[in-house]
Formats: sequence, C-alpha cells, structure tokens
Amino acid sequence: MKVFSLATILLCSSTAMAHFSLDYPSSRGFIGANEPLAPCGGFIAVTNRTQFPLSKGFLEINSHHAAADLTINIVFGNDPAAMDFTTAATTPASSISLKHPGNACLPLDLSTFKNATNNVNATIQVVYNGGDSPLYQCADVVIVSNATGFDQSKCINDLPTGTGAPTPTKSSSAAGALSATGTLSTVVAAIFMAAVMTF
Ligand SMILES: [Cu+2]
Repeated sequence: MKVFSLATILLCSSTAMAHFSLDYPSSRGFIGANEPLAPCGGFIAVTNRTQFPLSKGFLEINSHHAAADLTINIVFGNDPAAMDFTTAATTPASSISLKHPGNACLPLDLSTFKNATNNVNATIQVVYNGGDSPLYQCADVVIVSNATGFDQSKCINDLPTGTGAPTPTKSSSAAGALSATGTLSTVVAAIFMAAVMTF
C-alpha cells in the first residue's frame, strides 16, 4: 500500500496524470491535464443533470494523493458563470481533509441551505488540493426531496482499516515504508550507476 502510494505521488507530478476524479454524481467532463482550470476543469457547459437528494446526499471521488484538502461549493441556477463560482467559494458548502488515497464518499447534506428546495437546479464544484495545485471538477444536479434516481450504492470508502481491505498492523506498515524507501534508493542508485558508466 505504501509502495503504491509513493508510486502514485511520483506519477501524479506529470500533468497528464489524473490527480483525482469526481465519479458520482457524473462530472461535467474529465481531462486530466485540464483539471487545474477553474471553475470546472475546462468544461464550461452543462451537459446532463443527476438527481441529488435534498438531505443526506454525497459525492464519490477517487483521490490519487496520499492526503488532500477539499472544498465543496454549490451554485444554484441553470447555467452558472465563472463569477458565480467565485461568489459561492466565499461560503463553502463543505470542507474535508482526506487522509487516504482511493475511493472516498464525501457527505453533502443540503437540507439546511436556504436556496436548496425541491426541483432546483444547481452545480456542485469540487476544489481539490493534493499539494501540487488546486484542481476543479463539477457536477450538474437537480435537487429533489425524493431522489429515486440517486444511486446510494455509489458511496464507497477505501479506508486503511476498512472492511474488504487488509488491515495494516503497526509493524507491517513500518516495513512497507522502509521497503518503499529501499526501492527508491535502489532506483536512484541504478540511475547514478548508469550515469557513471556513460563517462
Ligand atoms: Cu496531483
């Protein structure tokens, strides 16, 4: 697991690599290299809307950094402009600090938001910061009290100690960290040797 995390961090430094994806509700669109483009990762038009429950909703993301800070903003209306996202960001709907890579289910309960009522269109913006630069994804939704079209089964968490995944003990995770460091030094040593041999 530690080795995998280190590998993803290294790969993520390439701009073409997906740093995170918004998997549910459906993102407006995803192009890895365009994720740093505010407000919606390079996608300016609404294409389709997902029903989103007024209470007890969630967003499902896949995070490719070991840790990340996320802000969720919501803009009400049919076709929000860039300025509307800037305004919404002054009062975020939610802020979350993620401590693990992989699938994460982020709760989003809109029932206390005064503009959130039955049949209102809105756009949910996820701002993700995994340490490189802020990244943006949006989902266009219609808020409904009885969201029969909202798929509750999409809420999945890859917790380090979660069910279905091996539970790391203190010693095995320490060993994992050592082996990751060892692998990296081996690679560095190999590159050094190769450089030496060309002279
Ligand atoms: Cu990244």
